[in-house]
Amino acid sequence: MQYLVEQGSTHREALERIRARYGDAAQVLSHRTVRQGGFMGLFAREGVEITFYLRDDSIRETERKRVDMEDEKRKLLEKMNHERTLQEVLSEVRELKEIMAEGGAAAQAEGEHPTLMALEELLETNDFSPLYRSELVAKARAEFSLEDLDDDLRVRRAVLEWIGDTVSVTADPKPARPRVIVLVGPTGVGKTTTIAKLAAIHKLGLSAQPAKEIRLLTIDSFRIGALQQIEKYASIMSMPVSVVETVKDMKDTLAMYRDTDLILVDTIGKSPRDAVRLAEMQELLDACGPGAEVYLAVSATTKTQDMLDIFRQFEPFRYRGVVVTKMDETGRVGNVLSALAVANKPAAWITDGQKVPMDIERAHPLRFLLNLEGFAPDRPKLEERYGVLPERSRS
Ligand SMILES: Nc1nc2c(ncn2[C@@H]2O[C@H](COP(=O)(O)OP(=O)(O)O)[C@@H](O)[C@H]2O)c(=O)[nH]1
Ligand SMILES: [Mg+2]
Repeated sequence: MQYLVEQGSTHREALERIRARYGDAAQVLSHRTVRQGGFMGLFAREGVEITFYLRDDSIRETERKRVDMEDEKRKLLEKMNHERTLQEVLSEVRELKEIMAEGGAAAQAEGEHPTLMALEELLETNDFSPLYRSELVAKARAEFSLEDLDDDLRVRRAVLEWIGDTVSVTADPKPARPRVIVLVGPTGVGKTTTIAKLAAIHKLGLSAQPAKEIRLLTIDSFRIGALQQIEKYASIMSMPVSVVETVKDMKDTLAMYRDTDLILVDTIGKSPRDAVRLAEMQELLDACGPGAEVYLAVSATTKTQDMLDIFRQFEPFRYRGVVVTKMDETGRVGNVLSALAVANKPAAWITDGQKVPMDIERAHPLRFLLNLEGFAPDRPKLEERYGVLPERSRS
């Protein structure tokens, strides 16, 4: 069942709006007083919000989408009433546009230049989201002359650079001792494996900031087998691992190991929808202090919309970048690039296999671009623009 909300300056006004739109299908559940209207928190006034549901579950899809949109818009406005950065607001506007573009992107067929049609198709093959596709095709339509468009290869290569320009990667973090790295993210995306890889590359001196003394912390003692998994890695690398269950544990452990170079924190990967667990975890991670670097791990095989949901669900952790895992499981990374661009998130690391520590590298625009299909990349030119891929040891 779907719950909906409607606002009005009075109870009657809100109710009339609901009736006008849904008639008798709407079943009112509750109401509450809210602050509404105003711009950026100014000039707000009191109003009423009614929560209701529709008895008839067969509302047409288009209607549902429209309602979702209204709901998203309302949430966006509500959020704007709090203190927000322009960047955050802009990325939410893009996410909103992404929802609107869903399903409507292929409409532009009539009279379109064949190169642009082929471009749209190529982007779709690579799993780019509808919004990303339509914006990119619109840019190509605006920037290329008819003559340019006749050179299909040139167009594809230029577009590949535009795509590369939307990829951002995390900047080097401020040096800290101990450096605390925390991984959060949904279950099964590869957090524990990534922690082990990070531990190993730091220990082996293969990272930009090598670390001699490393400790592993885990707050994933809930899942059967989770502890054994990290303990196994820890013993192979002869690194100590501690289990942290309470805020006090976390504070005590960090205080005890303040002379360590690097502390890697593995976390429980409860479903992002499990709000209580996430709130508990947030308390624990807050105890790591403001200097802790939190990264969100997501699998490259996740659909753009789902990825955007995950980005939003984990927003309270204030992660500074995204670890894209399981790149080896997909040849199409448009979904990842769309989500990162729409939500304006930098990528931090990419993992592409189960081997510890080989299958990890710092995120780099080239790695994504070279993974795309059908763009015929001009590698030297791309390297000129984005730098060469750093070497990495592979077995
Ligand atoms: N193909 C592939 N599998 C991975 C990668 N990273 C992790 N895995 C596998 O994904 C599964 C879940 O990994 P795990 O680290 O336990 O995930 P967690 O629940 O997020 O801690 C394991 O079977 C890992 O070997 C990757 O980059 N590529
Ligand atoms: Mg795990």
